[in-house]
Amino acid sequence: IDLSTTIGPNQFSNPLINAAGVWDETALELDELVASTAGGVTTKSATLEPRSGNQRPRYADVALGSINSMGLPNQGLKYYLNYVTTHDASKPIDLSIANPNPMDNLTALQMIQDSSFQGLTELNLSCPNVIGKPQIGYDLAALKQILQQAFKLFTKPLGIKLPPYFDLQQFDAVADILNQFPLTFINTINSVGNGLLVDPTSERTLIEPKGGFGGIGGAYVKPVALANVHAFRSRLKPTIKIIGTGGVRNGTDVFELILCGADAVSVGTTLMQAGPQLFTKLQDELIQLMVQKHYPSLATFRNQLKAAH
Ligand code: RRO
Repeated sequence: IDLSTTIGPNQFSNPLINAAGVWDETALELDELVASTAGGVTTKSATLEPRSGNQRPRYADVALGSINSMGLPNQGLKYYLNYVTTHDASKPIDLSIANPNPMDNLTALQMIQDSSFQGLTELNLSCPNVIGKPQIGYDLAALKQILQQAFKLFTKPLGIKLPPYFDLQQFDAVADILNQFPLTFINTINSVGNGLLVDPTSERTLIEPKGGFGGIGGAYVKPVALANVHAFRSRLKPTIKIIGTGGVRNGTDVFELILCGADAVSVGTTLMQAGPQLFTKLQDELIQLMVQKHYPSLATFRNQLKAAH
């Protein structure tokens, strides 16, 4: 069974990656991902300067998923650039950046452009948790403007992390914009922004920041992830690859995202809960399903979703 997949110039031995923000803030955690059976590793979305993030509690797990309002805690771009340019490249690295001030994203891209980094860069346009800042992915004029500016200075493989969309006209409008640019990939979806989880016993929100509002991940969001992957796969030019993210708990979930058109699959909430040994379990389950179905490679079922009848 061949689980390999390709995103731009990067060859992955298998399609599984950590979702940005999970198990990836420190070199210690990143080393554990590199040592795991993940096909690739993403770094925590970096800002120009280190940030400590929002007040705790800022993450909570429930049976069907998670809520977070981390607020972009990270060690700063220099830390991650140093990590990705000095550690041995046994698997592809996806360097994520997210700057609440859009101009800082251009500075960050210029730093990556000028470095020796040869992996993928993921520009996060969908963080829902920076107090007072909107998600750029929901402002189509701002989305187009940042891509225009980014591609004036950046020539390395670039992808963007998108928020979930919920309207077919929105998919059309966003895809129209993305198709105008030499994007290497999109990653869809980020958490479903500004959900609310409550504890009926204490009558309190589960997290402290923003009055309890936070990004929802896990099983709650799987249908949204499948829809966004499939909607974009049918609208984007074939040179733009798709990392599918959202609601993966087992190998069947990985299979479904690839069936809907994903080239690779990233895992957030379940990785947070189970740790990096999760990747071996997901691969074993995916292989078992592919053997049952007589699919020798991901390409034999990717984007082959059929309609009900
Ligand atoms: O750090 C966060 O609060 C965060 C980010 Br940057 C993001 O993109 N998505 C998310 O759910 N949390």
